[in-house]
Amino acid sequence: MSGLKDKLYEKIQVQRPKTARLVKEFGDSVVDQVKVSQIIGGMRGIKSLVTDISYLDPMEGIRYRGFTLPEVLEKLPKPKGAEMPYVEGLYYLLLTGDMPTQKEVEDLMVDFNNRRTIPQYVKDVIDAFPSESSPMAILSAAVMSLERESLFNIKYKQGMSKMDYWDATYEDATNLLAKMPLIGAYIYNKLYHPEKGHRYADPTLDLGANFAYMMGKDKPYDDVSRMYFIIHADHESGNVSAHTGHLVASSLSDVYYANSAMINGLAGPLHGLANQEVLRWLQGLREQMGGKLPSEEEMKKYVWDTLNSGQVIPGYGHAVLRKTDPRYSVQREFCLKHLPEDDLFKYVDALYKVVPDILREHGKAKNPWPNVDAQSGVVQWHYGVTQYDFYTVLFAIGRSLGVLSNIIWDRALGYSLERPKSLTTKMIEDMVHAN
Ligand code: CMX
Repeated sequence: MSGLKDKLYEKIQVQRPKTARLVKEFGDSVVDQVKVSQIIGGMRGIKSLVTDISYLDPMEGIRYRGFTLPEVLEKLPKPKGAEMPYVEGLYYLLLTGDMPTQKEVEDLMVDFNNRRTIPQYVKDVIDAFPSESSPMAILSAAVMSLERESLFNIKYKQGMSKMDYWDATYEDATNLLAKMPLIGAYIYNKLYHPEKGHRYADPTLDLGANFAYMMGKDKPYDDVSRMYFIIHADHESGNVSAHTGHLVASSLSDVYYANSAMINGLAGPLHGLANQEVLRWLQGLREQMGGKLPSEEEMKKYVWDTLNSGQVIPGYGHAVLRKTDPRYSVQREFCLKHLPEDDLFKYVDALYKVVPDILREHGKAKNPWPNVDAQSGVVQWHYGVTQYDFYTVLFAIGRSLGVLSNIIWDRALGYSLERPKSLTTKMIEDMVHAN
């Protein structure tokens, strides 16, 4: 077993009896009550999922295994000369709850690199898509095409014990994670730079640096990639992408089915697609302004025009958060350090000054503050990834880290097939005496 897998197994053995005890001794204890508004309103806030990998506090933002994002970025080991940590190290932290040492991460990097190839048939699937296709549709199909490689499926058919599900899932998940950046870079080069051709992975590079290399981007895009994948990795389990991955996996579908489904959920404009919507929307403003930075009044008018035409302001609001998203703040800090004079950054900054007050005055959004997507496109644009259709693919590569880590733990703890109960409208009316 690899070092990470050994450590994970130790943690699983400690956790299993805790979960079993909760069900056995406290199975009938009440944790939450459900309101009609929650049933009709997208199950908002109902406490009905369990994960130890991350927790989202409405006021504080996300913590991975108890660490805030600034703590994660400070404490995880970094490649020599890098500003941002190894992405591989985050996988270690998410799976075990322990901050890895430099040596542990370097070992894991070798393990990842050994798994870093994509079969020709995956490239053929990607190449078969017309060039106008959505990169998210291509990504989902490419992941799906890899399903034949699932060790979980092979072992399940051979009669694997439930106690070993986590092991085969770990192998599948780690294989897929190592391949996701390669698939992303292959899609990017096929759609936007067919003249340049494709690069093979460089076995000396960590996940973030190799992604930058395969995208054909120079430093500091390696750090941008590391930061991007790390901050998008997990946001507890109720968001659409994480929940979809968990739901699909709960039927014992393997991680290829589950991660492909997760990608499909992320592709919606209210979720991951918002990062490219922000860029599309800002470009509209830039065109209107003939390239010049709008005055505060012009900015306010553009925001109000968008709201009055019945659209949402992309990159603002959140289903859980009630303050500025720390994922926004991490990227803002990066921009202030590396691209303070960037035109688009100035637009985003100017928006930050006007949108929260306008959303409050508008009176609908419960959270007027920016989320991760308000800032992320700007960083990509600055470093030459101007094809904003592609941004959600980057989000998906990052999100896979959290979703797949959760699925390994789902298997280890034997979480059940998900099956909530539905009611008819008439039943609800009768229950609340609405007649
Ligand atoms: N602009 C305008 N209206 C907004 C708004 C925004 N940014 N955010 C919320 N609202 C509106 C909602 O559309 C809703 O209106 P209706 O009552 O007419 O349906 C009302 O305010 C209440 O919504 P809420 O409870 O505050 O927010 P929800 O939990 O329903 O939705 C979210 C959350 C993110 C979908 C919403 O804030 C939104 O549409 N934001 C813009 C899209 C976006 O940035 N999404 C990315 C989120 C982060 C991510 O997952 O990537």
